[in-house]
Amino acid sequence: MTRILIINGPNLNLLGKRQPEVYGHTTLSDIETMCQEKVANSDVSLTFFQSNHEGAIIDTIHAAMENGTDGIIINAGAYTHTSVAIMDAVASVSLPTIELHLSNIHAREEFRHTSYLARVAVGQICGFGAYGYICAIDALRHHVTKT
Ligand code: CA2
Repeated sequence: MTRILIINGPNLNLLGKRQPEVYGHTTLSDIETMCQEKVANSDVSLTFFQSNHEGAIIDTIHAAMENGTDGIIINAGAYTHTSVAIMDAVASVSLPTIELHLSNIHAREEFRHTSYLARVAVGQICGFGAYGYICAIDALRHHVTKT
């Protein structure tokens, strides 16, 4: 079994509920359902975590080191562009980590082009909306199992 932790950062709890013109109508709960359906009856298990708080995200990354997690998918929201602390947490746990974004951060404002996480991630998936979560699960499973 490949155990994947999917972390969503600040404001992503509002997905589908505010600014649908920017982020669409799909809620975070819809995304979780879609992902759980994708891995049902497979060799992948998923744990979802969302927080608006940097420290809570860091604590969850640290806990992943101890609880049998095989890899992390993280959409750190705006913390992607600001948080050396989350970058350090990912580096410290040595678990393969994929950086994920709904939008193409490189096509947006200049400040979103910087990602601290990119320095410590296996790779980055961005611009595919909710489908990016499915891509990230496939990519991380392949990275971990090489199958
Ligand atoms: O494209 C992404 O997934 C982002 O991580 C989303 C972040 C943004 O700061 C990053 O640059 C790119 C913002 C998430 C905010 O989500 C909202 C959802 C609904 C209403 C308002 C905000």
